[in-house]
Amino acid sequence: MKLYRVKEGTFLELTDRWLRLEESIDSLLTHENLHSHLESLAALKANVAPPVLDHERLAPILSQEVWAAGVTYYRSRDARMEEAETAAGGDFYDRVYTAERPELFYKSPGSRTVGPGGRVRIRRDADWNVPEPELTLVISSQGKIVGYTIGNDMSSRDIEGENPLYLPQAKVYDGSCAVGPCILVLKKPLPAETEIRMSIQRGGTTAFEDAITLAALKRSPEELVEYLYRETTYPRGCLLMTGTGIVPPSSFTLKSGDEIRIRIDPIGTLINRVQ
Ligand code: DO4
Ligand code: MG
Repeated sequence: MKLYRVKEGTFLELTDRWLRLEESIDSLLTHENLHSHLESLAALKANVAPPVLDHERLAPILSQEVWAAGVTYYRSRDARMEEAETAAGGDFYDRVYTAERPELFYKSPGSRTVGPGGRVRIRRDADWNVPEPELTLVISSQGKIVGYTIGNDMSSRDIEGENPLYLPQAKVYDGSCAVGPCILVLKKPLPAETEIRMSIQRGGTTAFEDAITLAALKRSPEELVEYLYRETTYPRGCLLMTGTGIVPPSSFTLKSGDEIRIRIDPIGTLINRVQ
């Protein structure tokens, strides 16, 4: 089942019908077993007409924070080592890839997060920029993974490469975080064969395209969540991007007008244009 946030409220898509929920995402993420909570609501509620998804979809987040994990795929380790080479920062990325403690960083408050169809941005003081397509965990206030969405961790590689201490500026700015289109709520975890696919459309042609599966994710989602919740509480739950396994070649940088499509079946496709 899939949860959508639209202007009129929260909607639940089941295989053959739609329901409108009275509860907000803030309230839903206080349920440790969201799947069974939604099943019991579904047994009681009458069907409604589907919402107008194309124009009215909002990011499936309210007062949650978005956090992100880094260097969780070999491709990310390699790309960071290359970009940080002149600043002698490359070694940090190799060490974090193999360390017991993962890299976790704060990405965005719900209020600054862009939804499906919204505009993502390139920083004005950066000239090497990429999207990062990431499976994003939706976590309850009790620290249980209750759903999945798609995230785009927009990043400025020149700022990050200049000095690893500049990471927050490379990662956190207006329009740097997009999530959506919905929250997929499953009984079982997503399988390792799940594919993350990204394409970047520029002037009617594909400027970049690649795919990877969750089998290449070095750390388990549960391990990342355990570290995130170890010393911090999230009373309305939290979203956690699990890192990128796709990095375009070093010659590539995003341009204004590019359309970024990130597809993870069965969640759907997150589409955003660069402002
Ligand atoms: O360590 C820098 C950021 C890494 C990241 O965002 C990723 O691997 O996805
Ligand atoms: Mg990332």
